[in-house]
Amino acid sequence: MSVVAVNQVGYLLSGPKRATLATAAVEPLTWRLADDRGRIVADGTTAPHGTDISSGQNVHTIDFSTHQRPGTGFTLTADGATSHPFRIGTGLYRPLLTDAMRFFYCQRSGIEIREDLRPGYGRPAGHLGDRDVPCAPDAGDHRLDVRGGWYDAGDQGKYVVNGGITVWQLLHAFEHRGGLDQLPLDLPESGNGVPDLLNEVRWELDFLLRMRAPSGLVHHKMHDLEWTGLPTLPHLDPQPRVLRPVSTAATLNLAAVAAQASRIYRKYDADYADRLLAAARDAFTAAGTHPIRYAPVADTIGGGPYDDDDVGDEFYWAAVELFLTTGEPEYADAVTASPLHTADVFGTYAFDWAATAAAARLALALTPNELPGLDDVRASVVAGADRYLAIQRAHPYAVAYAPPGNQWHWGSNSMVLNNLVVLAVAYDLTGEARYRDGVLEGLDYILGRNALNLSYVTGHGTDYAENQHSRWYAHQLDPSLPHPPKGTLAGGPNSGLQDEVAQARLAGRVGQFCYVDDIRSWSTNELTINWNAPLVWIAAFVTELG
Ligand code: 9MR
Repeated sequence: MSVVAVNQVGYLLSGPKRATLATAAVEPLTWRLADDRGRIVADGTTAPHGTDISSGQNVHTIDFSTHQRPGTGFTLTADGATSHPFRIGTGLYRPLLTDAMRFFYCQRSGIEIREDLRPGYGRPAGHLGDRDVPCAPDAGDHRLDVRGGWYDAGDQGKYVVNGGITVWQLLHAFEHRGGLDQLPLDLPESGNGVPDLLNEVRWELDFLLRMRAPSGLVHHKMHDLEWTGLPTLPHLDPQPRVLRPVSTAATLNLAAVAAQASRIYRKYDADYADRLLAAARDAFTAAGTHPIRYAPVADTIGGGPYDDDDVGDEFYWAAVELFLTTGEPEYADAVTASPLHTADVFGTYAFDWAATAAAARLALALTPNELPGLDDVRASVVAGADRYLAIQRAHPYAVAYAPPGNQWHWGSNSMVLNNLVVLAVAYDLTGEARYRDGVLEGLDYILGRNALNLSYVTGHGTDYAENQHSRWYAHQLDPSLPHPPKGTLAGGPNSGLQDEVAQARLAGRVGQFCYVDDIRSWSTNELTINWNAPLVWIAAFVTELG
């Protein structure tokens, strides 16, 4: 059966407008664009592509970019198949931006989620006991107040390296995208004179600061002693919580984001900014004294490992943020001495919680600074963007991500989005329309122009993911509980098929088809803070475009 896959939210009036037809036909076919009353407003001929490696389908491209009239309820028909309806217009993505950012309040630990602020999502404060948490036997013999922060994902662990990249990306968006200081989020703090995005991010930053051990190093993570089942509401979690050992990576994450945050919060709270900068300096020094405390891959009981045995990129990233905030030669030297400063850092995917060098490069490229050789830094970002753009242009679903062997990574949707962030920064640097159009077209994939004909964002589009793996948005298992809030991104296709549902239902499937909207498929369908952050970044970029 043929399928016409479109961006189910819609296309910007001024942007590229393309769809993908999956069909058995190999010859060009006629396509028709109908308005909400069924009148044909445009037509044309499909461009056959042949077999798409990412899905195994035979596909054609439909290009209706020349259609320039706004409206709602458009549909595309080809080969007897009709697409989901979509809009064409301006301002289409503001709700996506707002919802993607509002997601974070409902992930908060240690505070009641107010029903008046999030109807349907109110719940009592979870894990108030995080005020006094012991170390596990291998982690030390102190106790810490590590209350607050965001739950990482569908589990209720709190992990410094994942909190770090999430905070960094939200603050990077705040610093470099327009209008985020005016984004209302309906938070308990709203109206306090501080932009809501900064109010939300501070909830996590304060937690990250609390994760410092007496040694000055930072605990890698804290979580339940044993894994809990689904559903488990945060305030009903019966498991004791423990601090897991310190790590160099966690310590450098604190250094990087505390330095960055100090520069951004200074305008609103100078004392806080001072405290952040002092913490960043201390953490950088502590990491330098203990450069090889690695978080092990085997640490998987009661929480994820977030293992990382290469922290050269975290050193580079922390040095960059400390330099951008202070301008001090010591940090400039650390930046330029890093082999990563001149290495090609734009690989299959640009960055994630474990690979932060490209994030550092994006910060250096956009934040005003006087490092010698900045032209080369910026040229490296544009070269990375050119590579992603070439991949996108060859891809019939316009995905700027083509993993080796078509083996899609865990959380692939975040990789797709982070590669688009590189395109967006290249647009900032060059003003060239092809990068802007690449971001817009890349977002089509996330919002429904994919082999599953599904939007990966809850509440956005017609047919969307809504059973993401979560212990408290567990509607699929207990109808009295809600689905994830609108604006929640699903992890997306993952060729690893680590969970039993994926193994039973997806074995042998090709690339894009390695996904199922089932709450028990934690390896393809989880929600996480670090996957919603790139959605916020990209939604902010496309909202700026109109
Ligand atoms: O996002 C993480 C992914 O990159 C790793 O491959 C995977 C296995 O280590 O873990 C993912 O992170 C999970 C974390 O360990 C626990 N909370 C949920 C995260 C998303 O599934």
